[in-house]
Amino acid sequence: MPRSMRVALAAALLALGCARPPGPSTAPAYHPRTRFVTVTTVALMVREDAGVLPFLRKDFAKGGVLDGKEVYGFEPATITVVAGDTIRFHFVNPEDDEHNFVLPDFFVKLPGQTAVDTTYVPQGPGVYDFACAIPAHLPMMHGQLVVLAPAAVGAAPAAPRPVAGAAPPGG
Ligand SMILES: [Cu+2]
Repeated sequence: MPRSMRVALAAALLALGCARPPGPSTAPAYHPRTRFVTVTTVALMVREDAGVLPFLRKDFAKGGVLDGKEVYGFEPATITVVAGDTIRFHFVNPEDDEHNFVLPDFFVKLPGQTAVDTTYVPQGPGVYDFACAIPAHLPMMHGQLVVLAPAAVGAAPAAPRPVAGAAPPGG
């Protein structure tokens, strides 16, 4: 291809946004932040429900599909943060049963009818399973902590965008 055609093609691609000149990345860096996450333990199908849902009596009986188990969940069951973030957990266990929240390197005891505040910093990007380790609640009471690599996120806006028609700050 003649040089003049190559130059014209490169100029056309640049104009279309299909290519960019070589140089350092202009992607803004991610700045780690503190994320406030409330996690509530939720009873989904427990023995007390058999009074409302009679079929559960068979499920919880010896040999039933929930023999020795009760179904609880964490709300939310998926938590997404970015590596470097600090998580400020606020756990709420409104029930009279004890639970716990277990990650590979983190354990929080959740006594009944209490709230527990604690801090956790994930070690690095990845998908980490968490669960309540009480045998009667496994394997149903679980979730995932998704820790994204900073490069996958980029920088968040430094400040909220102004709302049309709103008064300027301080005005
Ligand atoms: Cu539990």
